[in-house]
Amino acid sequence: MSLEQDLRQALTRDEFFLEYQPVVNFVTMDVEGFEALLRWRHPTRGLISPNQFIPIAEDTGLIREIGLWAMEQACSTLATWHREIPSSRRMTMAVNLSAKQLNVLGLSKKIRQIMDASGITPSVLNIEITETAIMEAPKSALAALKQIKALGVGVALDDFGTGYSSLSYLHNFPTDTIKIDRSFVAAIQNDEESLEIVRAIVILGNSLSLKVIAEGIETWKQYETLKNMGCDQAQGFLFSHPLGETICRELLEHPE
Ligand code: G
Ligand code: G
Ligand code: MN
Ligand code: NA
Repeated sequence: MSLEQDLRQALTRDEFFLEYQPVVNFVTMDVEGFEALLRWRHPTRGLISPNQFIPIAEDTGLIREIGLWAMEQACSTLATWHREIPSSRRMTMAVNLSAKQLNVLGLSKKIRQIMDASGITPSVLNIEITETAIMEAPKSALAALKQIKALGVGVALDDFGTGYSSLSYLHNFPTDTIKIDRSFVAAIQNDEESLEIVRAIVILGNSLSLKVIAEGIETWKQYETLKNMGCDQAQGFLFSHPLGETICRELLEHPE
């Protein structure tokens, strides 16, 4: 069987699950939210990375259904935490959207239904979209993002700095957050130019009143450097790997 055929059956066979990576406040290091990351447990091949199966899901159009499943799952999990763990009530959930989802008519209506069904308020949901995704279809992406924004949902530019025309997207697209790509974060220690690019991105984000998240933070050195630049939130293995739902719960119930 090809991976593509297997992917077609993965939803009905309940082979997907989500992991949640904590997003922390740069100053206090308190957990302020999570990013939902899709995982596929293949019956014979074991865990398959989204880097492998998302492109197939996009090419086949399966991403639409899979993406909605992920959003439903992420929203209902967050709603459960909000209900049952009082200290989690202001925490947010970020869900990745691919370009192929953005050009589906009625996407914002669907997102609205998912939020209503789970019972979360729009302000705790963020969607993440890459510049590359916007580039594929700028017009339909802009229309879709405006509708999503109008729901009260946050919009983050993911992998910021790696695509083209980042600056014009910031200007023209309804974004409230930029996520500095982890390749920049990895480079700042050894490469003066990357350091200055990141500094410029943070200054730009701050002056446009955008929230700035640095992703892929693995060392205290990176953390200190980015904190001093004025980044708002941090994500990376230094704080936590993506975690299963049960472990997240324990973390929220017993923050040490
Ligand atoms: O979790 P990991 O680092 O393996 O993710 C690899 C890539 O897969 C990341 O770029 C991430 O944005 C993407 N990804 C993870 N979950 C989803 C999802 O639910 N939808 C989409 N479109 N991309 C995802
Ligand atoms: O492109 P996106 O930002 O959605 O990618 C998220 C992916 O990044 C997840 O697959 C997650 O496992 C991975 N990731 C998160 N933190 C780190 C980190 O500190 N280092 C590395 N190498 N990968 C990370
Ligand atoms: Mn992301
Ligand atoms: Na990213």
